[in-house]
Amino acid sequence: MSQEKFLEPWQLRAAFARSLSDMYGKEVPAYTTLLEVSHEVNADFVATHGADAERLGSIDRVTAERHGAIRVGTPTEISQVARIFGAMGMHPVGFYDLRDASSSSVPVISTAFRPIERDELARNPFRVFTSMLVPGDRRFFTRDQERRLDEFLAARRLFGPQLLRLADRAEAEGGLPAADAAEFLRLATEAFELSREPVDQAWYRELEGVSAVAADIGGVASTHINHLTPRVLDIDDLYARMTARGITMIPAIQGPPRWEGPDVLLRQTSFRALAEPRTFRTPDGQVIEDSLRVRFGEVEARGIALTREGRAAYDAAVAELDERAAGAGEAERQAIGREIWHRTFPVSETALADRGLGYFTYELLPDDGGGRAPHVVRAPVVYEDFLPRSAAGIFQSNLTDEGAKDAGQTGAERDDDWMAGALGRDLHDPFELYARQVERSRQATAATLGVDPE
Ligand code: OOG
Ligand code: NI
Repeated sequence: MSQEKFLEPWQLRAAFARSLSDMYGKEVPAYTTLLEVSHEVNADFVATHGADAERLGSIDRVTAERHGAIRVGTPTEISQVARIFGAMGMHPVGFYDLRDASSSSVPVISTAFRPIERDELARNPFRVFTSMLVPGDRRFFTRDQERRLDEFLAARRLFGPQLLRLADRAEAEGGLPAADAAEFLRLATEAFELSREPVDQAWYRELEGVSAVAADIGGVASTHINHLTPRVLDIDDLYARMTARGITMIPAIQGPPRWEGPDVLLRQTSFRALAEPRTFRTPDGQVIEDSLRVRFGEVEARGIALTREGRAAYDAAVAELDERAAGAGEAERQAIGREIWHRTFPVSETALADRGLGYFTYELLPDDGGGRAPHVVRAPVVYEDFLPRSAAGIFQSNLTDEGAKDAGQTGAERDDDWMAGALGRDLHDPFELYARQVERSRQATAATLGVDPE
């Protein structure tokens, strides 16, 4: 019997991330520039910071690390997405309601598909932020628009039967033989390419009047990757280098300000969506060339995961910053941000751990041969998730206009249970995943030492 190579879920995930990245680089050349600059920033950071640079992930992991974003229309579509990502060991984590995440809002709810085990994350942390339209939300859509959206979405097919069959098989059998894996990866990548099919102009423009995101989801018969985001070790450096290359970035870095203390959660920025040629079918039946700006380049820096207490402090700090910096320029906003941060978070990582604001694991380091006895070190846990407010900011900064939301109308009830039902799977709570990782490290260290590391 021939020994055909068998690809496990993490190998499918790593290969998919690469294949999507190659495809997106061809479709959006500016993404390739972003990757180049990210590599420069990371290489320089490692050169100046040495081993410290790798405390929140090995340089191999960070170099390959990406997140993508996709947008779908219905529970059926998101449940199919869950099967495709399930084949790659990516599970739904977290519930994000972007409909009122900040002053800017978009008619979607979201989750992120990602690996949930520590060794799986270390092998390849690829994650995809996945948003689903809420046509039933009356603040955005009329009853008539909801009906037409439902009809349009029900008639389209984003993922073919062969792709879904292979996905189910991979999930059931813990991977795929090489030939099937290649077919699965080809079909999965193709499903997220930008379609050349003409777009119904009148329908697209009508939805755009509500929200550009609604048009991007419900105005076209296919889906596509919206952005792919590399991770950098110094986002301020990246921002400066991109600007020096003449690339216009959005005015701000979303998330925590730059400051002297430990980096927490997630900082993100992007360059504005680029005009891409698209064909439209006009109401009188003509096919014309025009362009759309929906896809952009984003980059992120990841910090330490915060506990519920830490996160509550973060949310309060952001709310205070918004209130006090309303109408202020970017420099002033940064200054106010740093002042609030100094009051909210300790400048030392040790204090962050001692005050129970961040997640830290315990590692037993062996005798280093240099006379140092085995000892326990506390290591920060990297934040693997997203921030709803930053996400809304990223969405909004790339929309051509604000869209229309009628705050007088009632929304549609959507929560994590509803999302789990749509997915047909468990929806993991990010805090529980981090806490479990900490607990396991504590138990492993305690078992070796015979005492609790704390
Ligand atoms: C998703 C926007 C959110 C992030 O990194 O927070 C996001 C989208 O534009 O579809 O990707
Ligand atoms: Ni993103």
